[in-house]
Amino acid sequence: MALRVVVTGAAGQIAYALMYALAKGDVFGPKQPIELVLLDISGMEEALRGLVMELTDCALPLLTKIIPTVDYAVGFKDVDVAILVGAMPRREGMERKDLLKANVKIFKGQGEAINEHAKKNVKVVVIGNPANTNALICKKYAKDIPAENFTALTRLDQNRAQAQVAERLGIPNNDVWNCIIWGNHSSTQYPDVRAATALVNGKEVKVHEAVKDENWLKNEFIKTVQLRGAAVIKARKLSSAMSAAKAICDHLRDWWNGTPDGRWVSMGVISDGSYGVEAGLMYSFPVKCKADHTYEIVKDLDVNDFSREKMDQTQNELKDEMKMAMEFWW
Ligand code: NAX
Repeated sequence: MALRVVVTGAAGQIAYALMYALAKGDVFGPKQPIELVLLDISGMEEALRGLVMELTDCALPLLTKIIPTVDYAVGFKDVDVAILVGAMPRREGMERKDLLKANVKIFKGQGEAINEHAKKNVKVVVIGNPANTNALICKKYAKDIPAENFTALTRLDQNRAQAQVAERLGIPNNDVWNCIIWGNHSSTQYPDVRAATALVNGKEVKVHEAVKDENWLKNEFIKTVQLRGAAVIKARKLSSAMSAAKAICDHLRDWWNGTPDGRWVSMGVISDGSYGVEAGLMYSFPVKCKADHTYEIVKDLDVNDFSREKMDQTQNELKDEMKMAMEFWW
């Protein structure tokens, strides 16, 4: 049976980089047929028409249906997976409050539409910024869908952290694992490699032992990952798209198929109070996923004073965002 997957912001640049990977089986496997729903806003119909032509012209064996739409009722109908990329972008001079207000409206509408039209076991990942808080709003309005089915993307940050360490050590990206992103997908996030492992000269070692430079790990490394999105925008005059699309695929593939033994990945999920993070916040934690599409927060990792401070800082930002969003959502 085909899986129905909706991508919002379908006419945008991340979606353009994402569609092909999704439709050719990179996420749900080479045997899983897919119906792709392309959802954008009114006025983007012509751009969606072009996208449909291109996807058609790929002549992909797994892509059994393409549904372009600007109507939530059509877009979320019976979907198994919802990839929420579209959001209100921050325009020059816009206050954080105004941005949140506009996004509360969007994600309230999408949460309600998901609740009404999607399958009850739908899996949702929010990419549109502010991703964590948008995911929280969406979940709040999708009352009949379990809270654990809502996640926010922090995998791009994790991939950035992993790649920085691999480059520093001069080893392949795959030889670094269990890097963690704590908190918000923003410049307060805490990229943490204290529990990460690297394969160096055929031996598994802790990343901080391999790097042998606490100063780099505590300063330049963290700043580089935190500010990478802004650095890409400065250089490209556009925000990350290819790497964001790849991260969405990684996030969903691991959530759908499970993580290998001994490995974890970072996802923004509803806090259960672990690590002193207020229950109910959408906070990025290390999680282990199983093949039945469930996940668990990895518990009992050591948190030292340095980490505690950074984890609280990003938690405080999320609390602020939630408080601000709550002014608009009642
Ligand atoms: P684009 O501006 O290229 O595309 C956004 C698309 O969303 C547009 O086609 C727009 O018409 C559509 N849209 C807006 N509101 C919509 C709604 N209510 N329903 C459906 N579609 C809607 O942006 P793009 O570069 O694709 O980025 C999309 C979002 O991803 C932005 O909010 C961006 O900040 C965020 N990002 C999040 C990342 C993460 O790791 N969580 C990293 C990359 C990216 O910065």
